[in-house]
Amino acid sequence: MTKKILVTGILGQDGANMVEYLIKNTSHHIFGMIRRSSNPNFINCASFLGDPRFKIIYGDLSDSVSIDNAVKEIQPDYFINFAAQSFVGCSWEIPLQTFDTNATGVVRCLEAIRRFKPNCRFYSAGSSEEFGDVAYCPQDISHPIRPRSPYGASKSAARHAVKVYRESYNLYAVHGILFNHEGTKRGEEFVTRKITKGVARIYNSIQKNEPFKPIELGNLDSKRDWSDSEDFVDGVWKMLNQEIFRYDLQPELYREEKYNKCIIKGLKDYVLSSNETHSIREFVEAAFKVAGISGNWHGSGTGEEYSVTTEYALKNEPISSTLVAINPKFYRPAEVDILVGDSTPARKELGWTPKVSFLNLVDKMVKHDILLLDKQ
Ligand code: NDP
Ligand code: GDR
Repeated sequence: MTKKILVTGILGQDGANMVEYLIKNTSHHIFGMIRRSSNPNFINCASFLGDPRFKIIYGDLSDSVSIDNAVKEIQPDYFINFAAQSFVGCSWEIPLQTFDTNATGVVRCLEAIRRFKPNCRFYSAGSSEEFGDVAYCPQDISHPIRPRSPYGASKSAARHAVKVYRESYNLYAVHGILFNHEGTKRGEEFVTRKITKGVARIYNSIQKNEPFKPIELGNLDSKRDWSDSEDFVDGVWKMLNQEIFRYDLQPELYREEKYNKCIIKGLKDYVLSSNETHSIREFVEAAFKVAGISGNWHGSGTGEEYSVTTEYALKNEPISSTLVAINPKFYRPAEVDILVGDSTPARKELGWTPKVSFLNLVDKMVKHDILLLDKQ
């Protein structure tokens, strides 16, 4: 049966990949929410903008009227909320806006569902940043919540809200804990895309034997569990379609009266991750390698640099040689030093299988950004 799906954050990475996935793999109708902007950027939506099963609607997570009306009028079967102030680094500068969008905004969505379409399935975009100052590796769904940023705290608050609404009102609401995921639609301020765009720019300059400026980065030592966003939207869809939940068919079997709470039996939140971890330094090395540029690290602290190797420099006579330099302005007030997930339950119970490895991801992003520069 054809269903209606409301997706927020469709101009961003995951929202766009989710719509692409749903158009390709289902026959459902998709309503993509965007907020009003004087100059919206539809670059991530090119593949589905004209599709007859896709429609744009206006709304904003800070405006409960818009969320209420969307749920009331569309009567969605699924509500996938990817909208967020998603940049951790900026969350110290705009903490209130971060909380309003990422935490209160989720409560606005849950309230709209509770009031106007209580059997709508809701996805809340949780984050490994909720684990923050990690207590053990790898992190699984039981890892304690120990955020290190206003962003991490806001996502932790959203997680509590989803649990409360699920248990109080018997809503099908899941809060997936997703580790870092990237790709060709990734925002340019995130470290992976910043590096791959920088590598493409430097590659271009070296080809033309022109001078280039280094990529300026902050902490090179933090480690992240990176995957491909296109693999993750499949996991999100699987979380929204857990076999065990057949409330629509037999609601009485799946309600459990316990201390006056209604609990949907078996409904679970899952972790999605690659289960590997790599430092920013490793990402830099892998990205330059894809472009055929060899470099080495020297110096330490804020004086550390990644430079083209001597033989290479002599052969190509580049005017510049520093590929990466440190700029302390990219250090954060508090850092999450290491993240590495354990997504075994999602793989076993949902049958989720990610396809893209760390090196495939770097390869895909660098080659895409080199091609993008060629077209300009
Ligand atoms: P992006 O930053 O690429 O996209 C976020 C989208 O949210 C943008 O399109 C933005 O709109 C929209 N948005 C922001 N504020 C509002 C608002 N008040 N009302 C409506 N829309 C708004 O993020 P990603 O696609 O990478 O991430 C998707 C979700 O997953 C986010 O919630 C993020 O926190 C979470 N997440 C992401 C991970 C990752 O590694 N990518 C990992 C774990 C969680 P506009 O384009 O107008 O700015
Ligand atoms: P993160 O992603 O904070 O993990 O959040 P980001 O790519 O911003 O940072 C990753 C790590 O790289 C270090 N770093 C830099 N980061 C940026 N952005 N720019 C730099 O110049 C730089 N130099 C070093 C950071 O300090 C950090 O350790 C992402 C987002 O998508 C969140 O929305 C999501 O919830 C989490 O991943 C899981």
